[in-house]
Amino acid sequence: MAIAERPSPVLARSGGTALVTPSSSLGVFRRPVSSTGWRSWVFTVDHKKLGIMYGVAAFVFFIVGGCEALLIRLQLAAGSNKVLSASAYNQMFTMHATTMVFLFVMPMAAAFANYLLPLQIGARDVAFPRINAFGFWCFLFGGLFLNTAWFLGGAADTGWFAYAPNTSVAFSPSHGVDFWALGLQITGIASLTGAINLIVTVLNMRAPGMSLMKMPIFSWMVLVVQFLLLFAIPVITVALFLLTFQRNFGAAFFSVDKGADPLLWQHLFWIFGHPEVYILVLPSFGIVSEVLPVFSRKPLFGYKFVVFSGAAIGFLGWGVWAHHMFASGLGPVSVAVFSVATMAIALPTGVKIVNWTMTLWGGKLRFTTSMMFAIGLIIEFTIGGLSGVTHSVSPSDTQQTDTYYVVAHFHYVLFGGAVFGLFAGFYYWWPKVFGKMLSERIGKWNFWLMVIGMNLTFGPMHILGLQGQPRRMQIWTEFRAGDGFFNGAFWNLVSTIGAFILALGIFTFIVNVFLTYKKGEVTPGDPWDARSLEWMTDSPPKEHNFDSIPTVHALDEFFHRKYVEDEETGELTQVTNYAEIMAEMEAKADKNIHLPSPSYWPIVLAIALPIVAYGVIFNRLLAVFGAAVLLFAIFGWSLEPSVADASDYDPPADGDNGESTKELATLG
Ligand code: HEM
Ligand SMILES: [Cu+2]
Repeated sequence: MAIAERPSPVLARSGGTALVTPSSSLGVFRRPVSSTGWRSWVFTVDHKKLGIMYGVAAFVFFIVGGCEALLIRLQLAAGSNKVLSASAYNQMFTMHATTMVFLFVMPMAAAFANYLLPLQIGARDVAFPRINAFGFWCFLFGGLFLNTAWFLGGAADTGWFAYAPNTSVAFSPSHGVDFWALGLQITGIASLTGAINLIVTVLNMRAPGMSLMKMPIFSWMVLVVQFLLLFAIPVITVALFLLTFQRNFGAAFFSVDKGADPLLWQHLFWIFGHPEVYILVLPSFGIVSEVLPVFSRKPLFGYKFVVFSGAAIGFLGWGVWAHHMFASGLGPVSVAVFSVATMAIALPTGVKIVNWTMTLWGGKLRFTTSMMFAIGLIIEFTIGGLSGVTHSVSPSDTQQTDTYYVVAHFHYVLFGGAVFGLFAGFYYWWPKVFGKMLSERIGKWNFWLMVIGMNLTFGPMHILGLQGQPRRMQIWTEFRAGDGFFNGAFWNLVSTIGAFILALGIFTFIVNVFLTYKKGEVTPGDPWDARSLEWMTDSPPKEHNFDSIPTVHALDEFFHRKYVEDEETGELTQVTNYAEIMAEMEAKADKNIHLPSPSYWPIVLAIALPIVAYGVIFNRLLAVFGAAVLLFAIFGWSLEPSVADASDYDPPADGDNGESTKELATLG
């Protein structure tokens, strides 16, 4: 296997949006090193730092959403507990879901994507680094804004899908729904700009030789998700605008008495909402598709099938939204069509499960914590998938709708699928990001507590649901009391105990992180003997990721650089002079590396958004002020030179590798 001679004109391919600065004439710009301390985080545009910031913030929201879940379970532990009032309970499950979906799983996936995608495709950053920073701040400020509702009159209480007419002022008089609509609008900007950014990055900035079919599977799944976001976010944006106008400016989009269609909101919400569930789970599918091969010591079985089934899920996901509306009186033809379309999605999903299983088959399995979470995902997600298929049968769904059976289903897919995948990713990439190994011993505790906890929490909900316990109800004693069929006392208690075991599992993870930080084992660049390019960098990677951008010849490029495969027997031999080859590459390192400069405009622009939003709710003058800040920041941003000042120019030291200096400008 030949090793790249030297990087070819790397970003000559990056065409399009003027990402290329012909720096041989400009000289070379380096990021000013003066920005240290807190400034190095707050003004950063580095995709790795932003990835970490996304991760930390999302994890904090995970804890918030988790505490809300525990309060819900405490309330439900016995039939007529008084932990939460009816009104507080409504707010609790609404904010629990909103937090978990929009402030934990989505941004955590963004954390992985931000950090890893450029590394996996052999780039030095994303296409628009400043927009990347802006996206992060929108997510953070949007999330904080949403949560301030608790202290300003109460949070939204309409359930996470906020059906009309419950969202009208008459039925939800606090400002909760306004916070909800405006807050999600702000976090939506993060998703949308992030999607555009990552799509451009993937399409333009892959290392030379990396055709799309040689791209690591995680990056592929991220790409599919960005397209879903690109088309789904605008739909919810429109819906949220209509809702904001309905509540604040006297519009009547959802007022049936004024002639509105009662199902308008439901259609808008679910045209966004169903793709959203794939937005939540596909990044985790990408993660386990990386983890399983590495710890099975085999290539991913049927890479192409996994790519295309991912794309197929993404595509079909647009045609099934009304399966959330089977009970709304759509009529038999629509119901039949959406029922069949929904069943069809089980096919590409099944393809993935088969491919993962076949990857394990005959492999040399290493049961690391990461691997166990990945295998856990296959099992738990399949359980959730199967109950999902029972919902697709519309007569059956009519019974299940609004019962705990549905709550059981979506927690198996969201917790057993999305969250398990994220944990597999934590254990797998932790050494890459922080240069230290998480403890495997604590990791096993973490895993088993979470598996046992999640099955105890959500398993019984199937039974409770089929026995008819309604979701979103804070008491269940009066419910079918004495008919002898409903054994709510037992299963609800089991579920609550399970939730605390689950919480203990998550706490174990936090302990693991803390101990690792204190004294964890320092790792080499490639502790797992992995396959993709990010493992070719240091752990943690240098600020510029790669000393020289590798030329890619194969899927699993890094693995093929380490091992030569015997064409007949398929036996692997380690490349003996590997260290030499790496040293040689280092010697050829690009001398003039051009990185984007930090900027404070992204955070200034983002902070303007919650100001406008508070203004819309409380005081129109404040909104005007926020808009002025917004405008000011937009101008500041546009006028910011891409290179801070002339002293940052560094004339090319030697002309000979001028071509490899073509790197990112700060047009983002
Ligand atoms: C930490 C463990 C978790 C526990 C113990 C838990 C528990 C619950 C319970 C008991 C409900 C039903 C409330 C009701 O209908 O009365 C619920 C609702 C919900 N949960 Fe979770 N949950 C957890 C994690 C998650 C995660 C990770 C997600 C998403 C990624 C999630 C998404 C939702 C959604 C969408 C709802 C529906 C809320 C609604 O009806 O509007 N949950 N959760
Ligand atoms: Cu759906």
